[in-house]
Amino acid sequence: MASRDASPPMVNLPDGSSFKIGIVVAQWNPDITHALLQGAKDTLKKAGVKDDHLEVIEVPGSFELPWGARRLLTSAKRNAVICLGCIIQGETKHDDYIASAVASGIMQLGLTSGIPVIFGVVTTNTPEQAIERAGGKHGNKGAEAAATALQLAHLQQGDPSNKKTIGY
Ligand code: DLZ
Repeated sequence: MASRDASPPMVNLPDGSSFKIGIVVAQWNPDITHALLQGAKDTLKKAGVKDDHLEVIEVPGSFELPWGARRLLTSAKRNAVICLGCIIQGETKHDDYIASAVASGIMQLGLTSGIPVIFGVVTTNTPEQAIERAGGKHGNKGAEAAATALQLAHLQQGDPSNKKTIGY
């Protein structure tokens, strides 16, 4: 089957200068997750998010991302929380269990809190596929997660004005 470009379109990033954002990042596969973190930070900065409006915490693995996100949601008023992790397929089904638990934990947290909680978790069959999604030929999924957080935070505020345009 021919490959197709599934990356999101150019988006208008809202002005993030008033947004308070939390990021929780997993320490498993740290080369990947720290590249995702850098991509997310760069995008938030481009949108005007202030350094002192951003809190970053680390958790051991992706399975702990929902716990970390909940901590960020309960410790301060925030406009969005971004979860960054990397789950790479192993010899067993462990990765499947982790990935589905994390996805449903993050979804549940967003729905129950009403605050956007973003799934910025790369799930791949190989380390190479993860590298391609952490600043390689498939972009940086941390940057995309940050753009999603900004869009949802903006929707939450209901203010359609003052947009800056960038791509990722
Ligand atoms: C145990 C485990 C495994 C096998 N693989 C990954 C992975 O690919 N990515 C990741 O973020 N975390 C992994 N972990 C760790 C779990 O997420 C979790 O930290 C432990 O099971 C402890 O709860």
